[in-house]
Amino acid sequence: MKGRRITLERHLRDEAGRARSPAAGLPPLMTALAGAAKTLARQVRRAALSGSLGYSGDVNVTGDSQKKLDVTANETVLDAVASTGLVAAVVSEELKGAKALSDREEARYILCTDPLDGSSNTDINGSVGTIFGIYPRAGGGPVDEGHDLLRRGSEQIAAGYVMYGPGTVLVYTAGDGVFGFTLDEDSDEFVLTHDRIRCPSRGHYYSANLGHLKEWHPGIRRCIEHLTERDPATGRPYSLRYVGSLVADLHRSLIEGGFYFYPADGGHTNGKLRLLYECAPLALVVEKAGGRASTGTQRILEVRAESIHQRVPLVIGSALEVELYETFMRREP
Ligand code: FBP
Repeated sequence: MKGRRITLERHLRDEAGRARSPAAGLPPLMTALAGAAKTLARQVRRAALSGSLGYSGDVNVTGDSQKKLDVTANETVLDAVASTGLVAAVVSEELKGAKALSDREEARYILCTDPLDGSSNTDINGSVGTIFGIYPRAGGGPVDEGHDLLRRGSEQIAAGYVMYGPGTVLVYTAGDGVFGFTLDEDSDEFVLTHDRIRCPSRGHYYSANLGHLKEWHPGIRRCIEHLTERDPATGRPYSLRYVGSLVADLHRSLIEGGFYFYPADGGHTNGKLRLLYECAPLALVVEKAGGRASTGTQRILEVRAESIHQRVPLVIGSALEVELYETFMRREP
């Protein structure tokens, strides 16, 4: 991006000047999350050198075999946000229950996070990510699950992700615009490289694990058939891209258009992805960039969580493709 070099800290200060009250405490919390991302970028990059590849030997609450980096990432994010005193509790993919951090008055936020997304990529030097969603609390005091944790994604005041790929990119929204920052390892600063991102209304790619195709809803299979028919006038056939890291596949859809989906299948009756710390944060980012995110039948941001590790089917990305997917699902009940 030509012109003035804007760091994340500078951007947060400028935005804070314009922010309404619930977001007023965001800059220090976002700065802490960015600090965790810098540490994690190093940990991921050096994992083979530090013996941090492979499995930890444990299984997390949603049944995934935990990678050593899952554990490291969880600790790194928790330590970073705990140091701010602004977070009352954290819901994490790697923790069975929500972790209470503070019941002080100033602990006005709930953090929902997938500290290391795409962990099947850790040992093959593939792209991975971190996902976060931030909810406001009315006041201090002990955290109440029903009131503070089981929320609708539309209640988030900020959300975003970090992608650890060839470069490290942090993308976030606080409701007014979506911004992307690239980590400059030389100065150890996140620098604004994607100002007010707009998700193209349509793309040329779809991302999904086609290994489950036979078990998908007939409308979804029809949609894939449609997208893979040859018709240059409508940009078909679409190409398949699947990194196996939601953050990486979502980032492509956000920047270049296209969509990602993970529907229900024989092994995942409600889809694989978790509502509070995978689907809802990314849905806020994509919607604020003009894209769309649903379960296939309901807007993700309207789904109220019934449990902190609840799974939902997900389709997310360019608005026209997500609408097309929903139409095919409606047409073939
Ligand atoms: P975690 O790695 O955090 O558990 O995330 C889930 C995920 O790895 C997504 O990043 C990815 O899109 C999907 O699951 C891959 O699932 P599958 O291996 O079934 O295609």
